[in-house]
Amino acid sequence: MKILHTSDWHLGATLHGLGREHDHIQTLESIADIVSSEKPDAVLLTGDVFNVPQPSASSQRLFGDTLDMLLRRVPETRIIVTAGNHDSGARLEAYRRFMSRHGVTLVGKFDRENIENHIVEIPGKGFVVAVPYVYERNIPSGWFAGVLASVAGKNTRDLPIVMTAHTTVAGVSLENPGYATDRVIGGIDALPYEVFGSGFDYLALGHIHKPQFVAGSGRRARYCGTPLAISFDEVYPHGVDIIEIGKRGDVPAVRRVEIKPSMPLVTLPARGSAVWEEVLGMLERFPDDLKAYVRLNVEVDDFLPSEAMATAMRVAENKQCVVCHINAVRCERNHDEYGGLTVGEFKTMAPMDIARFYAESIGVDFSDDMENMFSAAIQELMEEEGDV
Ligand SMILES: [Mn+2]
Repeated sequence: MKILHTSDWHLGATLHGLGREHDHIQTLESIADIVSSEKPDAVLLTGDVFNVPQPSASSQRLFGDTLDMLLRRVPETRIIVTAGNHDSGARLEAYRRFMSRHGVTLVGKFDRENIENHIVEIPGKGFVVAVPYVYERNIPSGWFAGVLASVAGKNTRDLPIVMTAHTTVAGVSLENPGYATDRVIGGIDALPYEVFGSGFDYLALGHIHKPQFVAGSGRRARYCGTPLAISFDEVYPHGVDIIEIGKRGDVPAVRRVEIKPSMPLVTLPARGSAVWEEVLGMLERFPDDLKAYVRLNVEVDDFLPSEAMATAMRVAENKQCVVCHINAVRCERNHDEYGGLTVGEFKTMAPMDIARFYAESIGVDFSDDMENMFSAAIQELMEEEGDV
């Protein structure tokens, strides 16, 4: 069985207010080219199709047009799309019945009554178990064991079985905590790999934007990452994965296909920050003909000069790059408000760590009970905000 795995498109995402539809269109055309030449048995899109639960008409049209483009180029390829935490599962499933007539399976939510709705058979090739956004508390009891037992029963020819999920699996690298617009950072609800059971050959994961295998999975579980950088912190090559599994039990062969961005996201300086004059100098020396989105990391004592953006735009006037954000990095720590943490450090901390830090700073023992209550409160907030 041959699979093309892509994830976390975040259609409709903007970059500090700048629309990126053009970047998305180019990226999706690249994916369509890869699908055309690779001719996979199935294309898996493992969540965060859209950037928000109520995507704009143009984002929805781009999704529809992309499905249409893929189906025209490779009509025999099955397309399986699951919802991520940024998607509305119910909305994604709105056209489920209709789309299923065209070889597209849309899975937005756990179907507790009918687990068969999660199983896609690719005749003569294998099976896909399509699982949307999952976190510890929304897994129906015994669900994975049930669905994998059902697949095993159908799999009389011992064909490969691929499962999907949109979640954080314990042990992944979160070295870029600013990934996407995700409000769930840190280790909250990281699922142990064992939760998924053992009845599959490969677990195609979405949610983490940096491509990587899950440590301890024996190269059987992997994030393919975003096909384009969604934020300036996503400084690594982007692309899709091609997964080939000879027969059930084989270790899957995973091949990376990189997608070069037409407008890369560039931070000046590339690491750390520099004072305003230095950063302006870097911008001046930035190649005139290089198309890029540019973020400036400026070290300040208190605040940026009020005309900073106007100055930067004037410097970049005759260049192909677009300055879209100036990040003020405060070098002096504000001891009163943040207890010795920089704003940058504060932003990258997990909510649980911030709570623990705060409790300790006011002399309160952060007990297991408090930790559980805090975790539940965060979950409720997320549900209210439509994140799940
Ligand atoms: Mn995402």
